[in-house]
Amino acid sequence: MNSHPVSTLFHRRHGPITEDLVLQPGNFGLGQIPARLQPDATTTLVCGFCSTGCGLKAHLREGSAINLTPDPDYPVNLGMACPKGWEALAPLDAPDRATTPLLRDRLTGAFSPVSWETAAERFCGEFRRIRETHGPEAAAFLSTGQIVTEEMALLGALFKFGMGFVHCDSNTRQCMATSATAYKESFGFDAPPFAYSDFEQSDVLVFVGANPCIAHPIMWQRVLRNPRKPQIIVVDPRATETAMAATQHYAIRPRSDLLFLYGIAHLLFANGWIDAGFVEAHTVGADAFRSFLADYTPDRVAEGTGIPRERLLQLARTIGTGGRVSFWWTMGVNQGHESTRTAQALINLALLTGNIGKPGTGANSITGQCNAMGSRLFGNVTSLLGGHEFTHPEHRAKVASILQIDPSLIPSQASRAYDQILEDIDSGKIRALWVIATNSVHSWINHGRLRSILAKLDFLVVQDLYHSTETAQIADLILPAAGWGEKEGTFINSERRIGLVKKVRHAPGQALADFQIFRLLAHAWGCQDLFKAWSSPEAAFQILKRLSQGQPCDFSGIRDYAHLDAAGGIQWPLPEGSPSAPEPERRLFEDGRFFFPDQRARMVFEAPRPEPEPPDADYPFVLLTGRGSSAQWHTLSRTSKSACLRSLAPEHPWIEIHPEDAEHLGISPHAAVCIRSRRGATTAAAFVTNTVQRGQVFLPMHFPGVNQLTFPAFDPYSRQPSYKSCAVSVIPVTPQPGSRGVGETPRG
Ligand SMILES: Nc1nc2c(c(=O)[nH]1)N[C@H]1C(S)=C(S)[C@@H](COP(=O)(O)OP(=O)(O)OC[C@H]3O[C@@H](n4cnc5c(=O)[nH]c(N)nc54)[C@H](O)[C@@H]3O)O[C@H]1N2
Ligand SMILES: Nc1nc2c(c(=O)[nH]1)N[C@H]1C(S)=C(S)[C@@H](COP(=O)(O)OP(=O)(O)OC[C@H]3O[C@@H](n4cnc5c(=O)[nH]c(N)nc54)[C@H](O)[C@@H]3O)O[C@H]1N2
Ligand code: SF4
Ligand SMILES: [Mo]
Repeated sequence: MNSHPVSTLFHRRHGPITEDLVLQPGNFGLGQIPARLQPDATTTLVCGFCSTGCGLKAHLREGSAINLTPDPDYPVNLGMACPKGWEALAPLDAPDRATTPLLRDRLTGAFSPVSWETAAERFCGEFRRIRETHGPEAAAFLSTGQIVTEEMALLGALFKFGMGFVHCDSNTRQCMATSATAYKESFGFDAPPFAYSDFEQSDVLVFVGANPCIAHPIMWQRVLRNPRKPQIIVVDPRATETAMAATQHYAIRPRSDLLFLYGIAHLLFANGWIDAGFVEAHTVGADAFRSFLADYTPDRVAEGTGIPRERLLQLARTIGTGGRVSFWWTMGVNQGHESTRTAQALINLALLTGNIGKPGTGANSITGQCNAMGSRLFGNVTSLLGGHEFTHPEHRAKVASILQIDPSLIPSQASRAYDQILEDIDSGKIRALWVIATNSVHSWINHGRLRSILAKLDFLVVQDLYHSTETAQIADLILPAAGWGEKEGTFINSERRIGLVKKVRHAPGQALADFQIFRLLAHAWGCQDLFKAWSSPEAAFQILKRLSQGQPCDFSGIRDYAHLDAAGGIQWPLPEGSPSAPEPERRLFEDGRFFFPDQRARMVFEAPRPEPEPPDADYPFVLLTGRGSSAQWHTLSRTSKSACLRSLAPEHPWIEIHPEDAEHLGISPHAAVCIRSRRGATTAAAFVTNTVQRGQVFLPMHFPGVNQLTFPAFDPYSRQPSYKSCAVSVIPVTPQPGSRGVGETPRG
């Protein structure tokens, strides 16, 4: 083993390394799947796509998974899975997997395979040079909600405490930053309060800016199991699949949610549909909120939202008198220019009506990616490991003592946010960027500009499963990563359930688990002594448990991976000393105590602000974006690798446009159209449908042209991008001989 190129490098520089430091069994085709799996056994693991966190069974032949089925005993999915779960092995077999580190020649633009030794040497050489020349704020990383928590924590600790840099962010900024900020300000900690059983126990479910039929199909199955004949309310400008299945649909004007929700709160007060006892005992700010709401009269709200007065009253009555009410939101709320206050307006409705801490209630943010919740607690980005604060000296001292490192290694400031990191690259302050498990060049807002910004970097590293992603293609160095199913660790799902991911496949070629890549780079940097205790994902899990201790998310009562496996995942909190077989589905705040010193929740509110880019004569349509089908995942880097998933969704981009708008513009069904904003243009096939209202169009986010168009506005508190609305024009494209296909950027 010592003759392996990785081993020789570190043997020479930093003394001998043991096989377990860098080489996991199975990587480089050596060794086998971990001993706890029998060669022809069936084992269980949590799905690696969305935050539902379904349990899957992997069926192994000769120690390697050959197919997957949903786990009937897992408390989340009860034997169900969506197409992505069934097909989760297919992306691992793709021919464009990165199987060796690849270094790009800047002159020719060509990539050549290099050894891990050369890759690590080059990585550390560039980052060290930049640190020495330009200081600790001159390099950053952008990470993800799609690697295991142990890897996220090691990455954040390595970059900040080991390599001594300050700034990093995660793609959860695009997704969950709003929920995290809203919960922290309202509840005192980033704590989604629900369990999935709340879907089944509500009398009224209010979904705002969420389309679970497409984005969280198994959560939707849980809604369908509700025996209480619930009212299902959908607030979404589009008549989505979920809206069509709802009992009440409020097709509000895009970006008018805050006004709408204040209008509902006004009516709750006006009609006495308030749980005064709960408000008095457990909240702060209700009187001020009530005075603030005086101006949000039904007339004003009806005019601003397009929802008639009587329908506003209908909704307020349903919420105020409907029994157990649960409020659910996703990206239609989080991806807006005033998203934090909008999420808090929903939280306020739950607090005012006492709909929290009881079965079938809650102010419930549905998470997106499989481990966005892990990244919120352990990314070490805006909060210090375990939901601590970088700015609190006592938090830094606590974390330093658990990690047995010098407290001065922990920065006393939080990181710059994603958009600010990009600004710093643009202005030349940041010179090197490391991108892990995200495809920014497709997914970031207004990405036409992103390419030119990233071109300014001295050094761009991309660590991904594939060498073919838009972001990998412009990297200087590609680090080949093992994917879900090829490594071990834990994810945290939307209902705070920690679930286990197992290695059921060998990674191809020289691809390594992200965990091993981070250890390898720590060794090459020379800071490996700081991370001695992080010898394996499971050893890291023991560190995470200690970091969580004393926090609302305390899970020190989980023994080890075997405990998680046997229990079917375990929700936080589970402090030390708790029963080892806790109730399988638990919600927070049953005692009405929130995470502030006075244990009261805060009602936070603020007047709505104008939308950033309203439509006008040149760009008369509002562009909505989001998930297109349950078979498509984000930038398609994974789901496009499955023939089955490809067959379940359109191959080319499509745009939903109202029949009257289509007729007015001379657009026939399936015709190619050009969609243009002030920032760029793209083409798509017209899907003429009244799921969208007049003056609005919808593009799925899965095709790269979409973010050529989007307007870079950000919520000021969460700095989450406002992906969901900008102004565009739509015109038919007359086919030219030899013209480009639908979905590509038109010339000129
Ligand atoms: N199949 C599939 N599933 C996924 C994903 C995927 O890529 N594919 N991604 C996962 C991730 S990371 C996430 S974050 C979730 C996202 O899950 P969702 O948020 O449910 O999905 P989106 O389609 O992005 O947005 C939801 C709805 O917001 C609506 N909307 C747009 N503007 C407004 C507005 O102003 N107000 C209101 N009220 N609604 C508005 C859109 O019409 C859309 O129907 O899905 C997860 N699940
Ligand atoms: N217009 C518009 N844009 C949007 C949105 C929208 O609604 N509208 N939604 C936003 C949201 S909510 C999100 S979450 C983002 C998602 O945007 P991205 O995070 O950019 O999307 P993905 O395609 O999931 O990219 C993940 C990458 O990680 C790689 N990967 C997967 N597993 C691993 C692993 O274990 N290790 C490593 N190293 N790599 C791995 C995959 O191959 C893939 O290239 O998009 C955002 N962009
Ligand atoms: S619903 Fe989400 S977690 Fe469940 S199988 Fe589908 S993608 Fe996986
Ligand atoms: Mo997301």
